[in-house]
Amino acid sequence: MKKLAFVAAAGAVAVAGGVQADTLSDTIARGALNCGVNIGVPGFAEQADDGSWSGLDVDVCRAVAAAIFGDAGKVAYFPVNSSERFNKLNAGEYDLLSRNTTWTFSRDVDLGLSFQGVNYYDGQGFMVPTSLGVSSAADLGGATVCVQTGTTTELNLADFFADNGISYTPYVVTTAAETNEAYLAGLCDVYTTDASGLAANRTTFPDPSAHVILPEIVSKEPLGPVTRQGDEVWGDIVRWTLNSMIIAEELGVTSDNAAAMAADADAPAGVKRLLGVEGSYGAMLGLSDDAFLNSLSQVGNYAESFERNVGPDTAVGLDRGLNALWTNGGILYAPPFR
Ligand SMILES: N[C@@H](CCC(=O)N[C@@H](CS)C(=O)NCC(=O)O)C(=O)O
Repeated sequence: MKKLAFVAAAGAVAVAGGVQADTLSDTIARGALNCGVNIGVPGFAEQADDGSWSGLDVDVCRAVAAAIFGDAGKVAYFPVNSSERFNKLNAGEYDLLSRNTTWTFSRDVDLGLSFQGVNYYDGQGFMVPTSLGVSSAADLGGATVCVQTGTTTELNLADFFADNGISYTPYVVTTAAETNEAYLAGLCDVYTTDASGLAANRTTFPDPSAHVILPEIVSKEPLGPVTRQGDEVWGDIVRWTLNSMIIAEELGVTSDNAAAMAADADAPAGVKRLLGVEGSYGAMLGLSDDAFLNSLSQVGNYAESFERNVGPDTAVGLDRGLNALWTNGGILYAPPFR
């Protein structure tokens, strides 16, 4: 009884207060998706000399733009640091934040954000110069640790050392560039961030082989795209664009074969639904029915994005690990597209 009353009241507030924003209409009127991204983490968000952006996180922006406009290029990028990313999203500077951002309780609940899934399951690690001769995080007592402010990293670092009863001195900086500089200048002994971030930043060092990532992973860092609370339809668009990349991998739909599969009368029913040949799933989101045919043709499925940006054949060199499909021993799992 109590619960029913609460639901009714919440619904009334939403309608009477008109709090539901229409981000899709605003985006269509503007002609571009405003997307907050990292200033620069190799493989996740990088700007080339010609001004173009690429990366695993950038691909989420591109896929959403392709689903909306039929054109993955219709993205305006807003590079932001760790501390400013949520305020700027809530202030409406951009409508999607796709920037190695960990889904946590307080960000989800207290900051008024909505996490729309996970595009990279990560965990926090430590990197040290090989010359230090340290092989375990348990040996880091007394170390000075470079850490970036406004991150989960900073909080986990304090937890890890407190829980293990060892002392440390934080060396706090604002951007990855400053962290790299401080660490390479020897202002700290240890570099800590998401393990993917360690691997990514190490590629920019003069001699990457002189730095070792320690085996301990001390936290859960589910990284994913974020929207503001208050626009469920917009959240659905982002969530199902990411889901469609994962489902396309399950179904073997790629950027190369998506158009041919959409034209194939004998394609499996699940493929037909995903590509807009059967049902009106795009229209249910306020998009065209070929929304995901467009995003998959232009950006590719999750595996393509992973391999192209951060996979074993790239400089970042990450294995699929936890980010393998659930059918391949990982935990990447999207709800059914039906
Ligand atoms: N996933 C963590 C850490 C994210 C984060 O901001 N990491 C740093 C270290 S790799 C970063 O991306 N810095 C890039 C920059 O500020 O230029 C979080 O959401 O708080």
